Amino acid sequence: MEIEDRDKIDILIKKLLTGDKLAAAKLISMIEDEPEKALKAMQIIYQYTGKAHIIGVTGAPGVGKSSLINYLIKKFRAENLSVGVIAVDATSPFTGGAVLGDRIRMQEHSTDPEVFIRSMGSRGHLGGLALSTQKSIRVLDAMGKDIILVESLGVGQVDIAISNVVDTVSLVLTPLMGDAIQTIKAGIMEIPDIYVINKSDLPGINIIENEIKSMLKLNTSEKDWEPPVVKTQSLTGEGFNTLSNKIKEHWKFLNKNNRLKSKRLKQAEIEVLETLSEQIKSKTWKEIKEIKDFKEIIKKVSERKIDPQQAVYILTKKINKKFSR
Ligand SMILES: Nc1nc2c(ncn2[C@@H]2O[C@H](COP(=O)(O)OP(=O)(O)OP(=O)(O)O)[C@@H](O)[C@H]2O)c(=O)[nH]1
Ligand SMILES: [Mg+2]
Repeated sequence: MEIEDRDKIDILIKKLLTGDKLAAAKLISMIEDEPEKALKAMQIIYQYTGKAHIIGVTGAPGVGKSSLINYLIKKFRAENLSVGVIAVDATSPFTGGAVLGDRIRMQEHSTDPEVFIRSMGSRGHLGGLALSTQKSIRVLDAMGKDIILVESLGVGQVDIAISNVVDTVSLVLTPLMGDAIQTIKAGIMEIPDIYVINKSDLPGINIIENEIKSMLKLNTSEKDWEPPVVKTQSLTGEGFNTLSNKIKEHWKFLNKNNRLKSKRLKQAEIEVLETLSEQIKSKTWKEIKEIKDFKEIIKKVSERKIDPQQAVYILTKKINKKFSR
């Protein structure tokens, strides 16, 4: 890396540590557009992270995540807590134009120096979080934000599971979504720490509430945190006292008996293992593709002359030979 670049990064980070919004915005853009360069910045930033309470606000498109976050910002600001928001915007086929919507919904906070909001592209990911999201959360953490809210679609686990990045997972549902419960039961969706039934002004609220509660009763696994079910209306603000209290309760819970410590230990292990296996995978794919006859072997598979398992067998032999040389 050029000395000039390194100097620039150092200056940016110094500014970031004082809570400078522009520095944060520049670093996140670097993570998105120049990931190699950002690695150096992340190396320095990491030691300043780990203080914020990171809260995931996940749920299907349109359930009201952004509106909800808007209210939560108000709640936390009223307590003089500084807030960062990363909205993994749905460049999704379902809700094109969500970025604009988010901006309008959260706009009222944009002039508050203690609030930083950033929308990030999900780059084709339908759920889970991209690694760039995790890095951006760290930028806000180092910036000194007390609370970091992460909006995401939260279905499936593409790069990293939400629970591996945030401390508190809140899942937003609406009265219209009975089948969401099915996805939780089927294990497609992670078990959240807090259930939020938003749009509780709509009919059907009791049905979904009972469904969640009976599902929670079925879960007999030993857990000392019972996920609460909170009803909200993000247009009127109803239910937000309860919601922010439950979020704080969960934070207190984590900070007792070394729970947060062991959670972060597990998160660190998964992050290192996943990053490492990703690297090994891309390195070995490259090596394998360079093997003489690779294309020929694949062609034979596609022509049904050998089956994929046979191809793997042949390639393994060739790799071993290559590496033993
Ligand atoms: N009736 C009702 N409508 C709501 C409520 N909260 C949000 N909405 C509406 O639901 C729509 C979607 O709200 P958003 O906050 O953009 O939802 P989102 O989950 O962030 O959506 P995406 O980011 O596109 O996935 C908007 O038209 C909101 O006005 C609520 O409590 N009651
Ligand atoms: Mg949104």
